Amino acid sequence: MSTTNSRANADDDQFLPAPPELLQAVDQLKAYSLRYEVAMKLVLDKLDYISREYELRYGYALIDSKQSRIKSPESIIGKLQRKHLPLTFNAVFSELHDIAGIRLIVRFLSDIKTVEDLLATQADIKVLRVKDYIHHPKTNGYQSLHLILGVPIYTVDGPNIIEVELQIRTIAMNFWASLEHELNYKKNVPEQATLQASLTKKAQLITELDQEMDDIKRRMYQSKTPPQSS
Ligand code: 0O2
Repeated sequence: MSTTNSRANADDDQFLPAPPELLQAVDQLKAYSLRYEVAMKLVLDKLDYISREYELRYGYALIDSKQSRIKSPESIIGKLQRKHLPLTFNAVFSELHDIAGIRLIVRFLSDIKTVEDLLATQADIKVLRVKDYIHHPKTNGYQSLHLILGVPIYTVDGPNIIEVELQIRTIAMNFWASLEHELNYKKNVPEQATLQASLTKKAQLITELDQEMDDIKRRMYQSKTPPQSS
């Protein structure tokens, strides 16, 4: 019986133990990644609770769906490069605010404010920053509410505030944003600039649709859901 010793393979040279700094960096990355995962889970659990309690109390589904992700190393590097930032841990943790990201999809425009208000009542998480692309859409037509949340995590080194980005948008805004994202990430799309211009125009239709649907919702549910803060 012949035995093969994989270590004897010349190709294995690339798997030789990495220098200590590299191993240290990998460990550091894993530890941080864990913190972001835990912080994100905490926010997801809160959103889940808010959604279920709201539905029990008012018979109304506040949250349609949610997606979450930890930004991949490739995407982190890509973003640092796009922003002309150095490829350092410091730059990652101080300049990138969406390493942990949650996208929350609601049905109606006014539900965005309701979720924002309910989150603001949570004593343990803080809204550190708000980017309101709904009242101030981007020039390409992008609409969404972005909140950077500060979430306390109790690590072995003591308490730490970890940032989690929460994007809240309606189903219609999400439909628009996902197509726009696809258009811009795909290479060799014929007439890309024309299609982008067309999408920018369609963003106005999304605004009108959202406003009209919200009006219908208000009339359907006005006696059931709590009055909204302005
Ligand atoms: P991905 O692949 O979704 O993660 P900041 O440094 O905080 O001032 P930042 O993070 O560069 O600004 O930008 P911003 O405006 O807060 O946007 C962060 C995320 O929002 C993006 O993440 C997208 O997910 C989404 N987004 C922002 N603008 C647009 C847009 O014009 N179209 C679409 N479809 N999505 C948008 P990433 O890292 O770019 O991408």
